[in-house]
Amino acid sequence: MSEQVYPHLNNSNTKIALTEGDDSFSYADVNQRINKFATGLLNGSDDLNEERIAFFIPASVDYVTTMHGIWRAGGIAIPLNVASAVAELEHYLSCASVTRMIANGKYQESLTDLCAQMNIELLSVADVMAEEVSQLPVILPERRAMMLFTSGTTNKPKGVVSTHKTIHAQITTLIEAWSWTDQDSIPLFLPVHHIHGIINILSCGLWAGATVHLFAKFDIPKITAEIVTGTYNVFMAVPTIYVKLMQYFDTIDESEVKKICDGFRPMRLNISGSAACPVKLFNQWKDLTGQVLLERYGMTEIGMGISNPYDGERRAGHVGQPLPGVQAQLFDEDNNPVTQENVPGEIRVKGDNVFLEYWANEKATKESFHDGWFCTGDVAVLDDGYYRIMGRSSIDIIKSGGYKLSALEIEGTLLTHDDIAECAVIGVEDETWGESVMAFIGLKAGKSMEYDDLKAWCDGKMSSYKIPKAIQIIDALPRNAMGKVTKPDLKKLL
Ligand code: MLC
Ligand code: AMP
Repeated sequence: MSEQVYPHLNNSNTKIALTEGDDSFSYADVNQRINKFATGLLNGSDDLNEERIAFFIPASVDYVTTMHGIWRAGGIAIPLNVASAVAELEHYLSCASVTRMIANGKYQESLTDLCAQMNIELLSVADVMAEEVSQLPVILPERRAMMLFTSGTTNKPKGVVSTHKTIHAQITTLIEAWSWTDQDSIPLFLPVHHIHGIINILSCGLWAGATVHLFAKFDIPKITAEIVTGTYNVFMAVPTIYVKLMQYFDTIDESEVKKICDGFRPMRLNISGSAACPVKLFNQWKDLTGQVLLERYGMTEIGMGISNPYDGERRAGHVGQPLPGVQAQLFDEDNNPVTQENVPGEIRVKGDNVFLEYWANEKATKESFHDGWFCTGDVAVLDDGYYRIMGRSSIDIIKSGGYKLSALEIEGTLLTHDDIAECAVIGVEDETWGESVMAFIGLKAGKSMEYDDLKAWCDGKMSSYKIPKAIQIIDALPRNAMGKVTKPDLKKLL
C-alpha cells in the first residue's frame, strides 16, 4: 500500500460523482468543496490531530463534503443518526468528547440547546467553508478516521473507531469482489451513519468513479421511478427494503409493477445484507425481477467479511466465502477452530478490514479479540463450502430492518417509566423487519398500561425504530436460580 491512502475519492474530474434531487456534482466540484471545507475546519492550524467532529446531516453533497473534509484536515469523522433522540445524542457526544458539530437548517436548530449545554461549537457547512484552499496535512494510513456508534451487549452504544487503512481495506476488497467500475450508478437511500450506506455504497461508489444518487430517505415512488427509466445498474439494500418494495407492489397497478421489475432486470447486481435474507424472499425477488440476490455478511467492526460470489453460484440462505484480504474462521466455545463442515462455531475475523478500537473503552476492545481474531458473536456453519449464519451468541442483540439494537439499552429506558417494575426485551420473528422488538413488562402494584401510551412515552427518549412494536404485561419475569431473567422462556410464552 502507498504511504498515503487518502483521499478515498476518485479523480475522474468531469464525471458526475453525486446527484441530489435535480442537482449533480462532478468529481472536480466535490473535490474542490472538500478542500475548501477542510481548509475552513483547519482555520489556520496545520492539522486537526484527530479532533472529534460530529455531523448531523442526511445523505447529501454536504454530508460528503463534511465527511471527507474532516478526513482531509486530519480529524475523526463522527456521522450521527439524524433520527436520534436527544438522550442518545448526549451519549454519543460525551463519549467521543466532540468539540465541533456540523448541521444545517432544521437539524442545526434541533441541536442548539444540546450543543450549548455541552459546550460544543455548532456550525453549518457554509459557516466552515473557506474561500480558498490552503495546504492540507499528509494523512498516514494508521491515523484514526471515523467513529460509528454501534449497539452491543452493553446498555450504551460503543464508538467503533476505524483508521484510514481500515477504510481503504474495506472499500478495496468490495471494489474487487463486486467488480465496481466508473460506469456504475447506484442509489443511496440507507442511513449514512452505518457502514452499509457509508462504505458499501457511498465510499465504494466514490472510489470507483461511479455516480451515487443521494436520497435523504427511502422514498419508494421516487426511487422506483428512476429504476423504471434505467438510472441505476447496481442496487444494495437490507432485506426489509426488498420486502417493502414487494408490499408497495401490492398497492399499485400490475402494469406499474411490471415496469419496475423490468427496470431491475438488466441491472448488473442486486445485493442484500445487514440481516439474514430469508430463502423465500430470495426466491420471490428472483421470480419478480430475474435478479439473483448476492447476499453478504458484515459488521460495523469489520466492514464486509463474507460474500457470495459475483461470478459463480449465489446460494440462498448462505453468505458465501471470506472476501479477498479477509481471514475468517469458526471457533468453538473452547476457542478451538471448527474444522468440520456443518458444526456451528463463532465467526472470528482477521485482516486490515478490522477496526482499531472501541473509543475510550480498552476493556471492551480487549474482550472482543482472542489471539488476534475479532470475535463477532455471530454463529455460523460451513455448509458445502459456503458459510450459513445460524444466529447470534447473545439474545440481547436484535436486528430490526437492518438496525442492530441492544435489548439492554431499550430495557434501561423503559425502566425509567414510573409504572414499570421490571421488563425484558427480546426480538421476535417478523416478516417485514426480520426481528421486531417486543417488551415483557411487570407493572408496579395497582398500575395498568396500554401499548399506545407506552409508545407515546417512548417518543423522544429513543430513536423511533427502537420503540417496542408490541408489549405483553406479565405478573413476573421468568428467572433462574441466580435471579437472571431467562429470555428463552419468554420466547416460549409467545
Ligand atoms: C423504521 N421503522 C422501524 C425501522 N425503520 N421499525 C423497526 N425497525 C426498523 N428498522 C419504523 C419507524 O419507527 C416508524 O414507526 C415507521 O417504521 C415508519 O418509519 P420510516 O422511517 O418511514 O420507515 P422506512 O423509511 O420504511 O424505514 C425502513 C428502512 C429503515 C428499512 C428503510 O429501517 C432502514 O433504512 N434500515 C436500514 C438500516 C441500516 O442501514 N442498517 C445497516 C447497519 S450496518 P412509527 O410507529 O413511528 O410509524 C450493518 C453491517 C452490514 O448492519 O452487514 O451491513
Ligand atoms: P452492525 O453491528 O449494525 O454492523 O450489524 C452487524 C450484524 O448484522 C452482524 O453481526 C450480523 O449479526 C448481522 N448481519 C449482517 N449481515 C448479515 C447476513 N447476511 N445474515 C445474517 N446476519 C447478518
